[in-house]
Amino acid sequence: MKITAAEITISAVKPEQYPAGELPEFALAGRSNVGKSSFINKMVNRKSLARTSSKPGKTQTLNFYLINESFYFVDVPGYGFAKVSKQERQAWGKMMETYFTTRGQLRAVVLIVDLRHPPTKDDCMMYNFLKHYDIPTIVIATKADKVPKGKWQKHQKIVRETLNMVAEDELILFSAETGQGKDEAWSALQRMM
Ligand SMILES: Nc1nc2c(ncn2[C@@H]2O[C@H](COP(=O)(O)OP(=O)(O)O)[C@@H](O)[C@H]2O)c(=O)[nH]1
Ligand SMILES: [Mg+2]
Repeated sequence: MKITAAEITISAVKPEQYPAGELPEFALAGRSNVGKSSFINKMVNRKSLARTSSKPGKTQTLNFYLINESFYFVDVPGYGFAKVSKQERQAWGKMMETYFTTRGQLRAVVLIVDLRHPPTKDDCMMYNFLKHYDIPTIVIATKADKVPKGKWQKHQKIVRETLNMVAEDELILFSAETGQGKDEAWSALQRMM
């Protein structure tokens, strides 16, 4: 995919602010700090289009990034951040549920997990949620650069089995450091536009 333009359209706090129009959207989902923003940046070759942070729990808005004036990446707040109140967690859950279940432009959710570790309970819940609502899902196992090549297959198998992935769903090894998996991820996304 040749990227000719990439810009933030809006950091939305409420649905009324989501962009109008019918352009396809791909939303990122995943644990806080797993690499969602880094995934977007690597995919579009921009160092800091999506804000990355070593401090988890930062993004509390839905950030819409317009790519090539033809589709959006939507960076969403991560889950599994311990230091949030129950109230905040519920507000987060509601915002995400509404977006994921009612947004007609949403073509697929890109679920990012960490290749180094088995998916967490929250990862499994998120995957099950997506399957329950029949939302097309691409699973990206990121930080592959931190796992020795000889262990990739084993770790990939653990991801697939722990999430109990359906056979049709793609699992792609990725690294925002090396760019590994980028072409594969673009192919998967383009099939869903
Ligand atoms: N080594 C390595 N570090 C990564 C990778 N992806 C993200 N990171 C790092 O993980 C941290 C969190 O990344 P970020 O994209 O902000 O996560 P987000 O909270 O899910 O958006 C940052 O310090 C990134 O540099 C990757 O593929 N490899
Ligand atoms: Mg982020």
